[in-house]
Amino acid sequence: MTEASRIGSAALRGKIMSAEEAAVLIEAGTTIGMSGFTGSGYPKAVPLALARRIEAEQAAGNPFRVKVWTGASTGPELDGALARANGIELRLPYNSDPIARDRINKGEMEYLDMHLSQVAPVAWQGFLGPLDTAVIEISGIRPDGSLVPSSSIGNNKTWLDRASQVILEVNAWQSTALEGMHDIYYGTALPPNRVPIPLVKPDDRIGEQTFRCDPAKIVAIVETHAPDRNAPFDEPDDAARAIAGHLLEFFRHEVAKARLPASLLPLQSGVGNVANAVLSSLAQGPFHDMTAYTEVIQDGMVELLDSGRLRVASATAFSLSPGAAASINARMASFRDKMILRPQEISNHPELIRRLGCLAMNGLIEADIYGNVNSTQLMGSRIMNGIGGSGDFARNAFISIFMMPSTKKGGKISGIVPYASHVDHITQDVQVIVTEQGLADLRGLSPKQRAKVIIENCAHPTYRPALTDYFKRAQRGSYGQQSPTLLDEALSWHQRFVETGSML
Ligand code: 0RQ
Repeated sequence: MTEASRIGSAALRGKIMSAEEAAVLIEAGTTIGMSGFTGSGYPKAVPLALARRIEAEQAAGNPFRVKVWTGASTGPELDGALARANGIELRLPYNSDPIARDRINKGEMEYLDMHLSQVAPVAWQGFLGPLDTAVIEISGIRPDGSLVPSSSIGNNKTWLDRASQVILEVNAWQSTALEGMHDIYYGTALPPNRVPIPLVKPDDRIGEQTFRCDPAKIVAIVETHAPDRNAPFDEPDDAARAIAGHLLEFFRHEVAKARLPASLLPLQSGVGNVANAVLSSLAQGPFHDMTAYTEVIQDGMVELLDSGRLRVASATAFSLSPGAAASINARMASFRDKMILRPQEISNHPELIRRLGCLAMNGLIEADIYGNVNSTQLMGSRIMNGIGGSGDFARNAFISIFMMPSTKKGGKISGIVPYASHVDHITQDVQVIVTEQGLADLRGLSPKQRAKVIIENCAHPTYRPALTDYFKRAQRGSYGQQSPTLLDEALSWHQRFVETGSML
């Protein structure tokens, strides 16, 4: 594929049209499978045109909303524009757009927050209903009609296979050197026909470089030249640096005890500033020849590759700050044998995560003293983003690590609470919790033993005495003694925050 011939198939060139013309092909009330995963590889023109059409229809008194399925979060031109137009009836499986978040939290939009690995299989099972249209960004079309993916894979393979009609956006901003970086596995099936997935190392290639797509289903091709959009990362603050320090010390200790190999095990790292800071610090740490089997390649992962410490990164998408995206785009060819992008049902597959023994490192909103983790809902009811891939990795990892600052909102919220106001990751799926205060290694500990270590090692000194006091009283007044809990007090910290703006 060269710059001059992004669309290598003459037959398909006949389907080029404007975004407005393509958006007219989408009917009210239908379901659209869009590409896009954490601000990369999402369609940037058709959703905007669709949002304009929805606004015009609604202004004319015609109700117009659609159901939107994606890989994960997308960008303002997709979730932001459609949510602003109040055009989304139901959204799955992950959102981080502030306008959509607001609509969800006001009850104006239904949101299905799903494990990312499960979206494609569930779509195949059929109970979500038919998929009417796929709108997929690609970086080019080969002469044989096969589609060269863009900067994320997500669920695109499944959307292309399942949709009745396909609209493609060919984005000339994406590097032509992306070609060859993808690995699209076509061996998945529904039970009883499932077979083992033949991937045993993070750098194994088990599929094809391009998507297959029946040309008869392609109803429109829109040419674009628009950058992926991700927020820049903050410089790591003191808390992020301290968390990274504790984690590196823990890894060193595990290697010294021969419980981890010297090159560690395949890394999975979540999104956010803390995760990024941990990756940056690994670039300065003692470990060499590392690999990553993860969901997204963020700035810190690129820094690790550049440092030579990380040999290969397998993921489903890039999630780069604007500066890093421009830099990677300019030297994409040099990463061809160091990065692999796969469908998210493979990047996040429980079978593969368990086989490879990933070290899962994810952020969280709060953990309770027994190690139940809330990743998604503030004060038990207000969605932040979604579970994303954290559940896929946490349950199946070799070591499941969660990390956060011990307080939020200027100290008014404690990250360690008596009782989690919502639980995404049960205590059995949480083996290590790290805050800037320290690290709690919970492996092999009973609930009461966990509580002691979490309070002592992870809670902020401001909240530690109140947690210790609660735990002591719970051991006297609880209905049972497996995980002592004072039911009438367990959520009182959250209630206090809702009423006064502070847990203190
Ligand atoms: O909001 O910036 O407005 O103050 O939540 O929190 O501390 O900056 O941390 O960016 O790592 O995000 C869990 C949300 C953490 C993320 C979560 C507020 C806090 C701030 C962000 P402000 P931080 P991070 C694979 C892994 C689920 C998906 C996942 C996440 C904002 O890690 O979405 O793991 N995880 N995917 O102030 C009120 C609390 C709070 C709170 C944090 N207890 N109460 N506000 N905040 N805790 C990748 C993918 O799946 C794509």
